Amino acid sequence: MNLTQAELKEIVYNFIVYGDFLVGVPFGGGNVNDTYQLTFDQGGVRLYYILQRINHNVFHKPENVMENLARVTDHLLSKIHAAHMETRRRTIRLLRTPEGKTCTFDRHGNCWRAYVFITNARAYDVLETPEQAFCIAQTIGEFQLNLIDLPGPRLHETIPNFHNTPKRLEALEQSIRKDEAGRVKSVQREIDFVMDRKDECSKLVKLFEEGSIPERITHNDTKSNNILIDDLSGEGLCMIDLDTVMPGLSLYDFGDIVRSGTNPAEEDETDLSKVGMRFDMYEALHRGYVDMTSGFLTPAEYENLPFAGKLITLEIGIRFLADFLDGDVYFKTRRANQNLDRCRTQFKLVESIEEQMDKMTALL
Ligand code: GN1
Ligand code: MG
Repeated sequence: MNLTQAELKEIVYNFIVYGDFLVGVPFGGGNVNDTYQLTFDQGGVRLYYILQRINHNVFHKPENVMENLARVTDHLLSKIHAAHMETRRRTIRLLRTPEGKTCTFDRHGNCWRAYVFITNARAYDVLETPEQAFCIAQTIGEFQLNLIDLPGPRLHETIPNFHNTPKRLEALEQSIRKDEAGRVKSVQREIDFVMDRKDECSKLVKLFEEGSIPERITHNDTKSNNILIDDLSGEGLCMIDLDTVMPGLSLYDFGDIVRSGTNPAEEDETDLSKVGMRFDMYEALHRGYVDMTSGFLTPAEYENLPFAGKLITLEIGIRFLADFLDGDVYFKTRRANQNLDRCRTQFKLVESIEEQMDKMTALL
């Protein structure tokens, strides 16, 4: 859904913004929400904001998403202040309405929020160097570290069981039974691939249930393009896309950066010969993450770092496959078979991780 300039302008002026609206353009490559970059003019100076519609088919309670976001970003900001660090780019910052609200609803009932745009930084779909991987993993670890002492009640689970892999597997089995789009016959190989790995799906959930792995506040969507890197220094700046910040396992975040950060190809690459786990990138991710988290990770969390990379890659592949079978209703698609291509990429990556598991484990 693309909005007109007049519509964007009307929505953004519900927030306290400075300057005059110039233009708004679609921004970023998210698979779920609609995002725009807005340019304002303030006496000849350009100001930039991000305006974003929360997809309420995915997030059924946008108010809960925003409550989590406000608490988390305020807490991060207080840490940044305390450390006398640059405040403009180390966390996303929400705009408020004159009433102090962090979101506004349009006439169709869509929930919108806005952020200060972080300049001179970018998010990478594909990481280019081990140095980037190291910095990005540090940023993820630092995010978890900074949220350990978040005051107040438990955060809302904005999507319940988001990373519950056995539940994701059940959902896939249901999609297979329903065969809503008549596609099951075309993906028997992919289904077999999952079923061969069925037992492993519950490993982390079991460790959590038996108390070996604690619940933490985690980001839960730590693919590489949800972390900003400073253009100049190459350092990790901050995590973006905080909608799924909620109680979770530290390993979910490490697993998802292994999935997205070690693959040299796009998430929906059709040429599978280009897909694989780059070990030098994995090694850098491991070092960067441990650099920030060694003070709090339990032995069971630490030992399962390599496995988490495999599991989360498999899990996201399962989700892409289920959505393909459901007729592409969850993830945005821009072409036919995109979800199937995404699934195949993930499964190729799982195989590559399996082949290199010994080397990954040897880093521990
Ligand atoms: C979605 O919104 P985006 O594109 O950052 C999805 C993640 C998936 C990812 C796969 C709320 O993230 O869980 O891992 O796509 N977010 C949600 O690219 O489902
Ligand atoms: Mg995103």
